[in-house]
Amino acid sequence: MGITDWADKKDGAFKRQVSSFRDHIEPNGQFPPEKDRYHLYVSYACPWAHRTLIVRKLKGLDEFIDVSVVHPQMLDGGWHFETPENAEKEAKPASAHDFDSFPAATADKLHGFNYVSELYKKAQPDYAARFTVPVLWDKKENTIVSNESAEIIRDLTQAFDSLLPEGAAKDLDLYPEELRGEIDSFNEWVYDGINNGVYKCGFATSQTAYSAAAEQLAKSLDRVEDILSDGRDYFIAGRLTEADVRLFTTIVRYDPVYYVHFKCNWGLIRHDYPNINRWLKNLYWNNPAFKDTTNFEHIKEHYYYSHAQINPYRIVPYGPNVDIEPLDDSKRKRGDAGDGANKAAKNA
Ligand SMILES: N[C@@H](CCC(=O)N[C@@H](CS)C(=O)NCC(=O)O)C(=O)O
Repeated sequence: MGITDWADKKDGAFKRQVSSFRDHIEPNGQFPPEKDRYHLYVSYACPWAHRTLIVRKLKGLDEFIDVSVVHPQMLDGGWHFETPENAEKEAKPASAHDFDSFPAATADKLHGFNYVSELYKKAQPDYAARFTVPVLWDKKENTIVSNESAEIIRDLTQAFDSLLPEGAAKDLDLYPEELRGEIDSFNEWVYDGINNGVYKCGFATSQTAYSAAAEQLAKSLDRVEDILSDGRDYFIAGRLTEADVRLFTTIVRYDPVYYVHFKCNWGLIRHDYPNINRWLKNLYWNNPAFKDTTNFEHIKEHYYYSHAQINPYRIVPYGPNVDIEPLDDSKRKRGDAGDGANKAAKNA
């Protein structure tokens, strides 16, 4: 079943599946924090996986948890890795363009598998749901700890602290006890209206379902814009929390992908939401954990190329110019592709 078949046959509304692996890394639990015991499987394209990459970097866990990155084109077999076997199989559809090489994609560093589905089958042979990323894998028990990004980022933000050297990364708590209520209620409407809201727009198969999702999305973005109108850099308590991380991965994809591909075109972040744009640029340009984990090439390729039901010729658009604006946009000349330029612009 293709991802766009997630839409309900009766009302055409997109329904996201509930994740099945819901264990946690916790001291004294089945999965205790240990250096080099866990492995993350991600796609640079996926906003849910992107959350885990950001938190891994923010918490200085690069040396603790290695990462395998899937190829951005998600075709019939689901997410795949770069392997000689797959390279041979990747007979491109007639409409294929020539962006076949994605340097940031890796092999499956643990098993050498061809597909993410093989991981799920290894962990649970009778697994019958979708083969999604991110996947947090335990090398000791040879199984999946979690495939739910919201919970993986909570584990990464706290579970390894006892093993981390003193410093800013160890001290950073993205979900501090005293702010949990506020973070939870922010996350709730932001998830429904925006994080998942863009998918509800994009994968709707009826006008009614699309219109309801688009209206909810527009209202939620207005609400976010309003919160940021006092000039704040972070949503909650003047500090970086998981609320910022979770919204960032959707907003950074908005102008390059969701506006066009998912018909989220009530407004562009850069033109219509100046406060959200300022917040976005600050995180991206001033904190390497955000910029270094954002790969616009994978992002654009994945969405436009993989969802043939929405984009049957798999054309990846030329723009926008630029994927994200520079910090000081007044310095940008018209036609200057800048640092955030997309591959099409660079190759033109
Ligand atoms: N609830 C999951 C959702 C993950 C998810 O839907 N990932 C998408 C990529 S953006 C996926 O892997 N889809 C593959 C499929 O559905 O076949 C999470 O937040 O971790």
